[in-house]
Amino acid sequence: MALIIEEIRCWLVDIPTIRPHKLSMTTMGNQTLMLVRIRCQQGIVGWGEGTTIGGLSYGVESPESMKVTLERYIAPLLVGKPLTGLSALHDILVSVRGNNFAKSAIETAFLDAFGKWVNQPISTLLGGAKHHTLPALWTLASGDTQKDIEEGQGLLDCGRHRAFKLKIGSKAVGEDVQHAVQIKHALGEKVHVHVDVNQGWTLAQALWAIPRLQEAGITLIEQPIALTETSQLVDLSTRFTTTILADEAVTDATQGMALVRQGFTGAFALKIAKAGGPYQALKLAHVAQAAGVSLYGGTMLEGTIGTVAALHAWSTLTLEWGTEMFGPLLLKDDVVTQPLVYQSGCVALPQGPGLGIEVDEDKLLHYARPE
Ligand code: MUC
Ligand code: MG
Repeated sequence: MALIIEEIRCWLVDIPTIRPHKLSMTTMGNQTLMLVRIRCQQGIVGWGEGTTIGGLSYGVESPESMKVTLERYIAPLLVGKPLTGLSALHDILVSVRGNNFAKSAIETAFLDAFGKWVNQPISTLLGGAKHHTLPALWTLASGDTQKDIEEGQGLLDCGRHRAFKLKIGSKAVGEDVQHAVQIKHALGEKVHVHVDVNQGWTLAQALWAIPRLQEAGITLIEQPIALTETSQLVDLSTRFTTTILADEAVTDATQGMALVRQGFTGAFALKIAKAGGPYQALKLAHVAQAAGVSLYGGTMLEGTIGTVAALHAWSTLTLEWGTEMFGPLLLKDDVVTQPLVYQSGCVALPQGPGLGIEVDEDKLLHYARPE
């Protein structure tokens, strides 16, 4: 029993964001979804998505490079080969070095097709869903403290979100701390607020800022320093009671293992893009679980396809820190027929075989860049 891929096609789809999204390294006004469709001999179609943040500002792959990697290098390896499952797929993909964002898109498309073929949701292929709704926070990143407070308060009032992440790291460290403290104070003691510095601080700045954020009740500090400074990150994780969340510093199971060996005691942000797909991200999760490291379900600001792929993986886990799978809400539109349901601080996992969603190909072509 083997699935045979006949055709692999990719598109670059540009969708504006609902407001500028300001991170330490760039401000996003639009997101590019690199979409991949596989057609299989069995008459089944599978969809996958690769995203990044601000072209090459965030990671080493761009949407354009993902498309070329899939079309020029990965498609010829896969088309026509009998694929019995994830292991067979990975025996082939291992011959392509790096390019995990592109690999995440193709692993997702394969899982979607395989799930449809065996009439099971992706979560079942990955171990089985333990949860059918998952907590999903919202990121406040307008760049303006007052605007962020109003946005957060509005989302609390309408009940869509109950927890928030703040993007900091682009201003002076004192201003960053003041911004976070003011928002935390305004949203209230019971509302979980965490900050993502996206590598914006030096060790000295982190040592100055973290106790102040801890004092204000910020419960998670994400990637405060450069991704390469792993021994400093380990040191920070053992110094404070507030938890240090490794994001850019931990992509896959191998890096997770290395951080654990160095004595890291914080939490890991899982992302399907960083790891090379939902199944690869679960390998990192299992290393963390074995080492007693807590987990957080992260996003690369994917649209619905990538977000749902991650949700299937996260649904098989217990995530101590919840998730940030809000990507589709940041986009003005998407290429699926049904939007995800967000309410009461949670997002619902779609049911049905594969991803459990339907792609609107007319919309895809409407937003797609001309070839
Ligand atoms: C990141 O570094 O975590 C996730 C949420 C968000 O606003 O940006 C991303 C990237
Ligand atoms: Mg982050």
